[in-house]
Amino acid sequence: MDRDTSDALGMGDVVSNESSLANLLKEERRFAPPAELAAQANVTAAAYEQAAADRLGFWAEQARRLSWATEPTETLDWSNPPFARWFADGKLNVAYNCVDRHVEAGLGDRVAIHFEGEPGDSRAITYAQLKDEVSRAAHALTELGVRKGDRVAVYMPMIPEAAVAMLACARIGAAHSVVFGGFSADAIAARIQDADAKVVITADGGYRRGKPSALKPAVDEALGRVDGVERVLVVRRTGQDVAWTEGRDVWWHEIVDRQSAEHAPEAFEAEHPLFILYTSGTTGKPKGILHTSGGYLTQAAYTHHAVFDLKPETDVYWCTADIGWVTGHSYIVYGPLANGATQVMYEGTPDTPHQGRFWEIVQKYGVTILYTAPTAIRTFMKWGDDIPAKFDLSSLRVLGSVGEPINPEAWVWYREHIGGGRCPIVDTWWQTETGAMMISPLPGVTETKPGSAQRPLPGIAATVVDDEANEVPDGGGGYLVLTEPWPSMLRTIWGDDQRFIDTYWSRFEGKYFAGDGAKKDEDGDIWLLGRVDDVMLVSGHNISTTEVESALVSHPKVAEAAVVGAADETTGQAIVAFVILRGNVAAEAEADTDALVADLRNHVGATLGPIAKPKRVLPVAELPKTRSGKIMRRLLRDVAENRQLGDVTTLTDSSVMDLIQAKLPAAP
Ligand code: 6R9
Repeated sequence: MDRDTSDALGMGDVVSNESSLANLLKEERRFAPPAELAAQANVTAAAYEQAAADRLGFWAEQARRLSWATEPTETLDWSNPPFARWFADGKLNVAYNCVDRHVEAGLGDRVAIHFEGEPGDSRAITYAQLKDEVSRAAHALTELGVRKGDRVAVYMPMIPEAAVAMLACARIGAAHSVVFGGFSADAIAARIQDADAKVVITADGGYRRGKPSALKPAVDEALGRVDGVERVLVVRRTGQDVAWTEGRDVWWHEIVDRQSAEHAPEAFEAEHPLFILYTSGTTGKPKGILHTSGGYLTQAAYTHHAVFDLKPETDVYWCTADIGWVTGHSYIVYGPLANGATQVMYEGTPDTPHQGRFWEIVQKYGVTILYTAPTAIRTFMKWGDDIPAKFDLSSLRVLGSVGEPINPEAWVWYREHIGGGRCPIVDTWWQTETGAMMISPLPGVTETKPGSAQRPLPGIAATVVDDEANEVPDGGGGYLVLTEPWPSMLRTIWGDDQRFIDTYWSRFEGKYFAGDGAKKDEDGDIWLLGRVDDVMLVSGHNISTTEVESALVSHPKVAEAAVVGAADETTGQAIVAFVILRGNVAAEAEADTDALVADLRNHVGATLGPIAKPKRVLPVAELPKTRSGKIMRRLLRDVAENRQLGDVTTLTDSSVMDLIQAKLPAAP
């Protein structure tokens, strides 16, 4: 990083345009793709050219990765924007594509899932076994009255039955709606009601942090409030006691195990609904994002193949997400299984029973491709370099990141301490709404830059625009937009087409508004700068939370940072930073907070320029996060502005907020 130059710049130089995001961070480290990987890469630079010359032809070719009962002849129907139809005259069965066809191709003995339970129990499930289990579960759902077009809610721990449940729904044409295990009864009830689900699939509980954690009570409570759910299918995982409603509840092992393992998959239209997944905006009721079959699976499979350079014969892939997050849908269930990958599925938390658990799993299974989130990476940094150093991580060859902008320092730490300095990092930008990856380096092609997702994938059109929808020049900042439809795009918000149009297609005429701030660097590469709602306005300048956080994380004593703009009489908003210190400095800092705070403020000033210097820096032990690891800045804003906290229902651990509030000195 070129700190000297940015230090020398006055604020007038670094902030070019008041209405657009300032381009503050200068990151000059570059990493070429490993020659050996590049020489054998699944996808080369030619893919960009091919897709640029004929985008629809490119996607039509990718659709041929799938096995269609009726091959599509149409690629895209965009006659009624923003309602897209992809491969609309094709028919397929998604579950057949994820299991049966691999068995038919003679790969039945290949392990599909290496399951690792938190208490240490493990199971290897082959594609042949997975096919049998999905078939039995499909029969069981039919016996429970589920029909094509119905909705099924899934509220499960991270166990193989969660994937089986999703695939069984897909197999019979019922849309699943997965609700994060850990969401409250309220959240479950709202989602069941909105989707009008007929059946709920759950478990007695799952293992978290060394003990059984109950799931079924939340379902029972939710069903006390909503009508329409006829049956509840319950997997026995922990063996803990459960309340039982006769006539409604049925054990998975009692109904699924006795079914036939032969099940003829019906072919559904490419636009048949596959799933609904709710995203919680900061305001309003959650949006039921609807995904359909053919286009979704095409892009999930293609991106998994291209971005991870997946070699299904030899790779062992591990995505650490929960299936309740879109990342679990596309990159645990649909993408990897459509590609016949062998993957690891882990039930629990990264620090149970010890802080090296992830690295122990990488070593045990010889994981070659690891896909995780910046929040996890920053936590590992905080725990210390010595922990991964105790394990053999030499099997790894590609590392992925998703969920938030990754701070350059965390990126470099990931590369060095997990990737042994040799693995390319793919920073993948996408959303529940986009269904699959949209912007990412390709590991055999891209010269990577720490902190940048860089370039739209082949066949994807994305850019950055200003307030007036004009594309910004290289070096400019503004809003990320997607300018052409893509196969795995959301089709609507369940039951609310108007909200779909208003939320995504009305801000900029004819373009999809992602809600993220972004900038383009001098090479035209894209850097994501956080949600537009989080952008701060300081003395008339838009400043991204991401850049200030990255500057803080680049200080050797900081593991993690969250930055918000709090109302301020003189500057409009003032920057308030909450920081988590790295393991070995936390104790030292207790004694010397004032000096450290001054040091951190100066460090940001020196890195980004004086305008970005936080007014207040507060060392804290934890930050409020969603279940997928995103920092909930709006709650920190509530704290910084001495307001009552807003909705905390999607927080992983609400006691975190008490700790933070207790630490907060009265506003100066
Ligand atoms: C896949 C997923 C979507 C939002 C998105 C953006 C943030 C995700 C990112 C990233 C920067 C990345 N985001 N990946 N920001 N770089 N590589 O996370 O879906 O939970 O719907 O969140 O996450 O803000 O708009 P979802």
